Amino acid sequence: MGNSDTIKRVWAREILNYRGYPTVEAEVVLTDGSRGLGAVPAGISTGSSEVGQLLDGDPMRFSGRGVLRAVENVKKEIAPALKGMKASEQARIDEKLLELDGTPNKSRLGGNAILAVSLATAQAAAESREIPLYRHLGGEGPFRLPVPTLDILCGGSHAEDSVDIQEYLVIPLGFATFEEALLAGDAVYRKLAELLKAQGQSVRAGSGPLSAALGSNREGVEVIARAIEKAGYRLGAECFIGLDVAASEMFKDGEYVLAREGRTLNSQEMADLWAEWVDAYPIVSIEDGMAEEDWEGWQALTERLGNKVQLVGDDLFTTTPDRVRKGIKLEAANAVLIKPNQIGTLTETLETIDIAQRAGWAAMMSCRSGETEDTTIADLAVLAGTGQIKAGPPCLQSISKYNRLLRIAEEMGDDAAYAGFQAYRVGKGDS
Ligand code: 2PG
Ligand code: MG
Repeated sequence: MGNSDTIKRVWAREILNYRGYPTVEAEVVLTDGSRGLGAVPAGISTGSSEVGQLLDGDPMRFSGRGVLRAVENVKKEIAPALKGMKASEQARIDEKLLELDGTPNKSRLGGNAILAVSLATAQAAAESREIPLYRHLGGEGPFRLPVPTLDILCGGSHAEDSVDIQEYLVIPLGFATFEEALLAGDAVYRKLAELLKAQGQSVRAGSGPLSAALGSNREGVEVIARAIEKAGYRLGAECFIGLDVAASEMFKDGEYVLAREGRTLNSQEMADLWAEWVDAYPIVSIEDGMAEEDWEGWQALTERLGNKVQLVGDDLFTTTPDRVRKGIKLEAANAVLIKPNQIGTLTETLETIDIAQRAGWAAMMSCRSGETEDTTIADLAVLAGTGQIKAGPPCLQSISKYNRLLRIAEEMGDDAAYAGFQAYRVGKGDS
């Protein structure tokens, strides 16, 4: 490779995410002219152990959410330090970024400044080698196309006047290809909009997860089950159901407040509720079924359901290696949600996936609720063989990820194996 992949210039700018909030985009240019962009998404229901995103706090710009300070950190501190380094040496670049920041949670330079550069470096290095990103970071594979896990109905902090559960997902496992699975997910989403509309809800497919003023949390599962069948798919054979409860958002004084239903449950009763639902519906994945600080609740839930369904920790683990190690040791959860901006560098993101996979856990790549056009997570899902990617329905902010996966599928041709049932190592997904 010689010196062609030497970093010549690192730059950054403030751009907007799909929620209209500012975020950092970094640009890395190499001596051979290759160039990579990296942009950072943002969440609404963030876990408390996520790395710090450096926001300006100036109320006159974007209600304090501007990121000009993080942008300056890239230009003034990160750029001179990275100049002359090799873009293909991702681990060294990421190490350098951590060293420069010098805090345990990346709060000085900002997790947003650091991740943008980490992503842009990888993209530039892949371009320099004239290979796709998943090959640059993933070598010869084997690669597989992930199951698109589509968040089609939302509540909790992602919606107004809706149910308590944050996300109801359709999981199209029983298909031969990624394209067929995506098509099925889209058909179920559109059928769901029709069914909700027929109930008098004012929803319209095409602008993201639907939000409806349902009377109870259970109604969400029931209407999705109906949508799967009405769309012509076999419920529990082709299409399955998943949840992101986002239980940290409901946790008040050691109990879970289901505001929509006017009741409060302790950890044991929460575990009972999910066990009842798993018996009644083809649910294969439950994310954040307990709160991030309720490790005992997580252990009880895992003991109860861990051999039947995937129990995914999002707020619980925040893509952080040490937290996942703790979860493995305590047998709290059996899968981890992966969001690079929760941890701040590509190297640490890949390390978290590796720790999970070595323990026999599943890893689900995930969008955030405020995405950008950046498609790195699509490549990461393919190269790390996570077999699962969580995004919205195929419109607006999820479209760049799905399109990237469709391009990868085409490029792989006959080698494009679809993860399908193999991605789910537990319970009904074992077949
Ligand atoms: C989640 C995500 C993504 P947010 O909880 O899994 O849907 O939401 O990005 O708001 O944390
Ligand atoms: Mg979540």
